Amino acid sequence: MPCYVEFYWTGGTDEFFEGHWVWISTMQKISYTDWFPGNPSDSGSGEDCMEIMVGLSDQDTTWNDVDCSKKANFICEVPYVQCNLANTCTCTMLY
Ligand SMILES: [Ca+2]
Ligand SMILES: [Ca+2]
Repeated sequence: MPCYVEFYWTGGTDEFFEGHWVWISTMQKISYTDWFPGNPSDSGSGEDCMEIMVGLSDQDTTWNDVDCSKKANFICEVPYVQCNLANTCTCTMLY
């Protein structure tokens, strides 16, 4: 088990309706989930933003709901690029 944990923001939130998790870029319901056991917990005064935790357990990554004012790393959303054998590439936004 690694001796460090890193945290990264995702665009997941339930700040609009408690317990109803959506991707903020599209407001689409989050169907696939990978929450850490016991989460989302909405602990304390409320946790409405989703972070990915790297290195917390034997799992590669896992999700946690957390206070939106927490300082964490970020992930950039980029187009998905696919290239064929002739090196012709197409670009698709993943939302
Ligand atoms: Ca919440
Ligand atoms: Ca939590």
